[in-house]
Amino acid sequence: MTSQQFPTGFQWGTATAAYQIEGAVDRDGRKPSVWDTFSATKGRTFQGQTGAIACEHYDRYKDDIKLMAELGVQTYRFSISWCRIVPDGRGTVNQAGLDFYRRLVDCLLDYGITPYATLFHWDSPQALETKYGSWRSREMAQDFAEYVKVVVSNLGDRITNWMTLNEITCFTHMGHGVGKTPQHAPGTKVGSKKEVWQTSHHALLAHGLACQAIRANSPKSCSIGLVDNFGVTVPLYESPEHIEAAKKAFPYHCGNGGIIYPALTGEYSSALLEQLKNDAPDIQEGDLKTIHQPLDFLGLNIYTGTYIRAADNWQGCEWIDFPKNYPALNMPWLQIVPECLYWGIRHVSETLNRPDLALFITENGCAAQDELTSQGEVFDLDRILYLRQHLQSVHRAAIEGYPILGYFIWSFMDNFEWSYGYDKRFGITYVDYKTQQRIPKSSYHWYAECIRQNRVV
Ligand code: GBH
Repeated sequence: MTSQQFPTGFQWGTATAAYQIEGAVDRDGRKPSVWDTFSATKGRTFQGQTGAIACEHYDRYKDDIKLMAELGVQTYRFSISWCRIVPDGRGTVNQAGLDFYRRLVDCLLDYGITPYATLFHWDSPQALETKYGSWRSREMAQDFAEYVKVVVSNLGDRITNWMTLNEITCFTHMGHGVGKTPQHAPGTKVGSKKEVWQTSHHALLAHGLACQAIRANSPKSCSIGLVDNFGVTVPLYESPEHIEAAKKAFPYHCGNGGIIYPALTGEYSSALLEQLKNDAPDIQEGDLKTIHQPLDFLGLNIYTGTYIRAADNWQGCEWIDFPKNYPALNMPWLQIVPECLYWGIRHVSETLNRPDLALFITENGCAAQDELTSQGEVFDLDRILYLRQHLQSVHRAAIEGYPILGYFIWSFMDNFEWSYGYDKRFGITYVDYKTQQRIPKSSYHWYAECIRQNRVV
């Protein structure tokens, strides 16, 4: 191994999510998810776009997986849609839904690609929103665990890497607004911040109960992780005092202190609780124990970071705003902070004091204004610039000995980018939505070469 190479066995992968690529929303017994309803509601998404057709992956999965195999990835992270498996959220199991994912996984295994299945990537059954307000109710956690039991007992013979919930704050805090309509489904207004925190608390309970359901029902030994998009506090530069300040700032961020702290330590961070005061969720006896399950790994979705410097205030740290014209990619929040991956990994190991915990970068990537040339190519040099710098940051963490086992590019192909519709392209494969043709971009070819050489090229 030269120093530029990743450790032997480093897993190169790519990622997607069901509602963003599958389409076929009314096929084979699937019923609506909150995202079907939300995106069909006027004014919620870019030009009223929905995931009804998306990339037609439901019918094209074989060709898509073939293209993944040509890319050379060893792992593929995809999500399973609750509303295909238990279309009403609770009760009757839809065999056709299970069959689809069985076919998909068999195809991956035929190509030697290891499946990493996310059990929830935001598309919860609409029936449960109607019935009891989905994540606003504790019942949601129980129903989720029942669905997980069905999936794991049916597919656990071929899937042994499970991820419970993707980015809890995105479907709870960003799906429920105080006063204003939120950006994500279900898009429900609630009365107080406390009610918002209650939704993420219920999602944490769902995570805990799901971990128990997986362990109890998996026919094989398996590994389980939570996937989170926490806020990465990056030292302004690496002097001892700014590094210390970045560590101090870490537990204040809501996605850190309010999601990964309870999941990994069994406590909301005290820094966050002090800040929340009466907005903190009600926690029933035993909840924290349920939430704090042994995990085999943590999945980190990291796209950017926040610079922090040391300060003489009570927190000992200060958040720095990006200056105007700071380099960013094609999303309002996509400022380029390549060290975010290194610091994300290091904070979990050191600041959270979990040096033992295996980590994956479960999402990293960017949107760019890709253009198809008349020769039918996409030269996404900006995406390569972004990915190259970010992968170097992962490499640094790996050679410094942090337990980073693999990396999944978001995303394998352009897809339905939630409220931004098809306006934002995150893929390393271009999707021509008129023809559904897949066209590997320059970044796809670049990534294939990184995988081949096991280093950043
Ligand atoms: C991921 O979330 C999702 O898992 C994936 O489905 C999605 O396609 C991908 O990223 C690309 O967006 O607007 O300033 O309040 C991304 C995590 C969380 C990042 C919310 C931006 C909002 C910042 N996102 N965050 S802001």
